[in-house]
Amino acid sequence: MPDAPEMHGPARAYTASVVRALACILACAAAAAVRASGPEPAAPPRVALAPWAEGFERPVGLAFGPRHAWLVEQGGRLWRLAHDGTGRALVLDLSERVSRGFEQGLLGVALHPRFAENGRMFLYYTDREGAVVLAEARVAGGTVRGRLRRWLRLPQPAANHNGGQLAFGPDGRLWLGPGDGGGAGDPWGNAQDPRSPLGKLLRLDVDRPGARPEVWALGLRNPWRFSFDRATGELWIADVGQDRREEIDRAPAGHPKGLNYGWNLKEGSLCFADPDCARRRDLVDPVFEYGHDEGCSVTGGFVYRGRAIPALRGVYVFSDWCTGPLWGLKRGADGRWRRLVLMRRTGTHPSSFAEDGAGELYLLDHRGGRVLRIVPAAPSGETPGPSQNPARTP
Ligand SMILES: [Ca+2]
Repeated sequence: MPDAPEMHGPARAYTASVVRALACILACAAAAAVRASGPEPAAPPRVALAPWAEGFERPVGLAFGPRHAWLVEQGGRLWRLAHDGTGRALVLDLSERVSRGFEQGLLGVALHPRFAENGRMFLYYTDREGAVVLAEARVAGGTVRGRLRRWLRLPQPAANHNGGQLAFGPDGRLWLGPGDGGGAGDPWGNAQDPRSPLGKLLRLDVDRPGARPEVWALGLRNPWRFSFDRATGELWIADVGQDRREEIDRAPAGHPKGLNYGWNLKEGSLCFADPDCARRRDLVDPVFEYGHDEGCSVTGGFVYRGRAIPALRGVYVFSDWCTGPLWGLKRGADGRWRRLVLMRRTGTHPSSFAEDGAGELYLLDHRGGRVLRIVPAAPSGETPGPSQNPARTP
């Protein structure tokens, strides 16, 4: 989601202590990742959006379990739905517990990899003091039982840049990215401060009672959404930019921790707080970035691994909250990442994407309160109708 409008401002005081102790040799390898540029390839996969569920208020997260899907609204409600989007039931309401700023609220949901056996659900929200909270709920019989268990509470100095994504990695850990603490320009220097959990990608072993989070990467501004490629384990991060660049970052599967994605020394590939940033060879540039002529707040999605759209397999699907396109990134034979325009306009404000058990993808329309499923476009000359909506097929 974009910055709250009032948070844009000239405050760019930079007080970060510069990190020099990182293992540069690891980061430099990733820094060699090729940044996308050049023309878009011809004939991107033809896709459409089909209704899946509607009537929600600011939906921001959707997780698919073996029997149900679980949707969170930013205002604090958790809904259970059938896999076809029908049969919703309210199972939890945290609206009195969450803060209500533009970037605050109940922001993410993830299911434990063994959710079918243990019913462990994780929720990410900002509390009434604005701190980021990671809490665990126990699900049994299709509803939440007992009290939430709090794993983490990370105070935030400002109301914006709270992150919100939760995802289990191929390592079985729960990953989260709590944002740089807000303001504009990271005035507290959190993202480059190794002592702060803010502006980092953290991971936590929730199978070990009392475990504390580990810093996996630093130099992130507001990684509102990130995901792991279910086929390869690669990590994809969509980091919301300041004033000039929205970026997509990537890490190979199993890469050692310590990557520095650059903020606030850089914004995308451009120098920001460090005018001499080019000498910092340890900073990992995005694999793709775009300017504010095309959007204002990147919304990361998933690498498509479903069956319904064969031409889309292996494409990283993402969007922009402000302009609502449907974009993909695909690596060409030359190793460069290129953008595919899957749909120029969707008429939505995408807050998030979701991936079901079969690898099919869904788009959450923040303002429209809808969830749409990404489906193959109808053949030329045909008009998509309900009978062509796979989500409605038994
Ligand atoms: Ca960056």
